Amino acid sequence: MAFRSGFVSIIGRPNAGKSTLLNALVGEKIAIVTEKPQTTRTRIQGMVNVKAQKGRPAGQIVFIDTPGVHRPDSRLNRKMMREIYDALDSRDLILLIVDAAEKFGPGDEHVLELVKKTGGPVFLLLNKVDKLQKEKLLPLIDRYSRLHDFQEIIPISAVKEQGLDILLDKIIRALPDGPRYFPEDQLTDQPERFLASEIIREKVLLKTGKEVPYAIAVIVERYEELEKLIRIAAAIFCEREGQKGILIGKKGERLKEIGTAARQELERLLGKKVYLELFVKVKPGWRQSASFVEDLDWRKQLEHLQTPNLNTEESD
Ligand SMILES: Nc1nc2c(ncn2[C@@H]2O[C@H](COP(=O)(O)OP(=O)(O)OP(=O)(O)O)[C@@H](O)[C@H]2O)c(=O)[nH]1
Ligand SMILES: [Mg+2]
Repeated sequence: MAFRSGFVSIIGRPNAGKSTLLNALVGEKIAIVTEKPQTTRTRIQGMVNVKAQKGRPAGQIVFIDTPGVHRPDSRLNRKMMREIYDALDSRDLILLIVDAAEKFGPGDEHVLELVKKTGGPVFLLLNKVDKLQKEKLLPLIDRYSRLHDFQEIIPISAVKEQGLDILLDKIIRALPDGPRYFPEDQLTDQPERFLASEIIREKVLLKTGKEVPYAIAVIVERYEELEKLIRIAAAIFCEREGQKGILIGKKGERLKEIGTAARQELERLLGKKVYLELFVKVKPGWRQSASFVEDLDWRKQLEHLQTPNLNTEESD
């Protein structure tokens, strides 16, 4: 039997559960998840290898997790929307994911329009069905089926990992014959040093209130893999002195908590002891700085690393 493969973009509003779904499918935490909207800023790929089964060929699915669709009001937000457009462009299939427990609103309408414009096949995923009363599911499917000619409508719970086998089965059947794009043991295209910066950002989001999240960026300035230890030095950027105070906390308590939580998770993910140093830096208005926002993109950072001249101190 032939081998199936393709690129599958996960698209939806902030907080719909895109990154949770990616992690559940890949079976490892490669994307950060928080209850705050706009957690994901850069698209990443996660690979899933599927075995042949009763009349269904084996295959490799390359999922693309994207930022939530929103109205952009800064350079950072515009860059996030570009990440979504890229993912809409280069794909074989789109998974449009909605929070089934929330009302379909103007935000969802906007996402649907974007997805329709591609003209390609779309699966609608009704996520978070664990929060939905059972009798509400069928009427909901009925209502959604009138909005667009979705190739499939699949109820899932990304958190409870429900409906995911059916989802994988239907995706493989919908993909074309193709090659294995990535080695079987590769889970993501995102290099470890950038996963590290994301894990740190996640801990900042989880341990701070509303005033800080959007103003935060993390850049790993040093990543040294030694035989028994990985040494990581990272800068947490914020926009104001007041935010710096919040991040550091009384006697440095909060920064210490962030560091400990990030280190423990990184040790688990990387399978090695981690020595982590964190610094907090203030960079006023960085979200409006085109060059800084570009530098946050790990694909760009990789280019810089190949010509080693990444200087985050520089202002534009
Ligand atoms: N109850 C329930 N909660 C879920 C489910 N999937 C995701 N969540 C929660 O929804 C919140 C947002 O999840 P994310 O995976 O970060 O959502 P996202 O779509 O990636 O969000 P952005 O990156 O901000 O666009 C988190 O608190 C998740 O735990 C689900 O199936 N059921
Ligand atoms: Mg996300």
